[in-house]
Amino acid sequence: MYCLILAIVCVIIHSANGILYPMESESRQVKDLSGRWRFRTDNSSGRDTGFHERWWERQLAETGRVIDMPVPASYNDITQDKSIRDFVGWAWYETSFFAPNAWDNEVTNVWLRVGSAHYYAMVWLNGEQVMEHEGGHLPFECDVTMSLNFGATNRLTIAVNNTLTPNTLPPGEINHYNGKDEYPAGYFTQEYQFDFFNYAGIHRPVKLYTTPRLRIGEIVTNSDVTADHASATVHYEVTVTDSARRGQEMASYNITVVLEDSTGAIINKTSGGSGSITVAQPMLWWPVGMHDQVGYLYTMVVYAGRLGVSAPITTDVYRLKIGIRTVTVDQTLKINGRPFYVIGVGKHEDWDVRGKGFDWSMVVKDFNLLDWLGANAFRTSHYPYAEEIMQMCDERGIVVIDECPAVGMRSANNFVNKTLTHHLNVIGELVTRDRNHPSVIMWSVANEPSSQLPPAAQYFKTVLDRARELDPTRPATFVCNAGYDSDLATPYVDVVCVNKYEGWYNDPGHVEVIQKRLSYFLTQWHEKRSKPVIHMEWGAGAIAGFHSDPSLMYTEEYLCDVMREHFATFDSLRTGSNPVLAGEMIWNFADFATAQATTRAYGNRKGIFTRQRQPKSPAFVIRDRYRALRNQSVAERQTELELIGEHWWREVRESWDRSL
Ligand code: GCB
Repeated sequence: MYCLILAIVCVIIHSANGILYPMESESRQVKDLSGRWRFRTDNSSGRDTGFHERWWERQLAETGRVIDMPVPASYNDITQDKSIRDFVGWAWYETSFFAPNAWDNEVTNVWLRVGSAHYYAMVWLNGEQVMEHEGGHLPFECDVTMSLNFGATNRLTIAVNNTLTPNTLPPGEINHYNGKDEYPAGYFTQEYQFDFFNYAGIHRPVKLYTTPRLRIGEIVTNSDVTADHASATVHYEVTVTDSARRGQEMASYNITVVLEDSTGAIINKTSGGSGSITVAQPMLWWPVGMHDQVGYLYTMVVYAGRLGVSAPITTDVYRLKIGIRTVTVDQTLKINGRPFYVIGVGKHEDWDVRGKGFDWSMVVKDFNLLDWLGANAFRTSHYPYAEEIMQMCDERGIVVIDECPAVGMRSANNFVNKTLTHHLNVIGELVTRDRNHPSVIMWSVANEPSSQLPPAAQYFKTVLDRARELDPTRPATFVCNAGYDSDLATPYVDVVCVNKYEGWYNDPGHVEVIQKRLSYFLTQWHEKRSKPVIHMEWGAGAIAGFHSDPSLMYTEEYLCDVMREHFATFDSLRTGSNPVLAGEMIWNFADFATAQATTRAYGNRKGIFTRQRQPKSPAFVIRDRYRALRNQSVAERQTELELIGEHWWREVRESWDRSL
């Protein structure tokens, strides 16, 4: 009965396709509603009292006891209350804010945008329902101009439900223990088949922002680069919407697009809703290790205004950072036509206290650690990460494999039309949110589904095709752990991405067989599919402070031994004219919280950093390798450039050597 509540209220789904990140400009203001909100869980047996009593119609404090809750943050680890930590069902948030009179005019619209709320969210403004959204990791927004009290206080109520069902992404199941006399009456548990804690709450900032009524709705860009890198063409498409004339014919408008370099100097400009801009001698976007200028970004400034109206306020202006680069896959993965070898990490949005809540301190710290390691990539395992993280990847030259929250699809009842419809919707939201990021080089539509089950073949063909249809400029994949002889869905991927834990889940304790087994496994995949292979997850549990020599499982030394064996194999497979391997990603960047289980000692301990971001000894082993590989690719580039008489590269090399 409990699960039904979710089904009953799922009436309106607002797709977030193509919504731009809220940026300030001369035509747009942003007001961040982050801070201390009021909060309560609905502890009624059906978790439905909030709906029966219509809690959104009055102050939340009038409905019962409320507590302080930070936004953004997961609510689970904020209090000392175990029932909140493990709560399943509807949790209610409320805040108040002031809407300035200056926003109340003929030409301004006000939008309410939730960066993400896990998992299902309903939003009321001043007692009126304005939004509903399914899916815990992507933004949603709506026009709230008509629901706001201008020059007065406004009450914003958001209810979030973390219940996972066989058709949510990720999927889960509620187990009821009715009729089992040894359990308390009405007892139920949330079960799921993925290995991270199902943190819940409002995880990313909630913002209000203004736009002119005629506004830039969506911008899509991509670029072509000539083989000699001497010239590039930036293609764009701009969509404009006119809320003042909803349902009527659009006003006439014009669009101007200006491309600026990183100093703000104008490179070129053009007009029209779609078109191309040519850039001579472009500064290409390069990832870490491939150039002296990593993460070079241009700014595309888009102006959209009504024809015949010159007041600046009616012209919408949006500045989008873009990178000029290409991604191609032939025998190997290439960025700007050059082979790119992934040296990365699998990550999680997971931190002490705030759970999956966005926090600048933690985000910047993680980027500094990626730099310390010398890594050039990560995967947004196992769900889309915050937009601010994607922006930092663009700037820092960190390559991203951008993943859908489809993790734990282990049974046939996950591969049904209901899930597929939602999966396609999520792919749409993810691709349209992230396709302008140069750092994103590949879409991953799922992690470790049971792709050996017959329905998985058509299912994944459909979602992979959808990703490529929405974005024909990037490869698409899913991360496979079915066997090379049983998987049915990798024929449809562009790059084979596999997870395998030699020396851990396979032959635990036996590092001596790693090289032989790993080499056999990766070579089989390569031969079978004739596509580049990325070893997307490998590793071993290492509890910080556990030591033994000779090494034993769960000690830091054991993970170091596992690493050395993997590195020897990777080196033999990543070189040559037809290399088997296009990349390696250790699992995991840091220890992270999981559901409680006998196989997890206070979370997953495969991190090379602790959850508090302190290095375990394996972090130094990875760092030696990643920095050496990074410097090797720098050295190769240096030789190449010196041959054509360019010597500036030497300085870059020296500065990187100094940072070792
Ligand atoms: C995997 C999963 C990942 C787990 C990891 C592990 O294959 O993709 O989510 O955390 O194994 O440590 O078991």
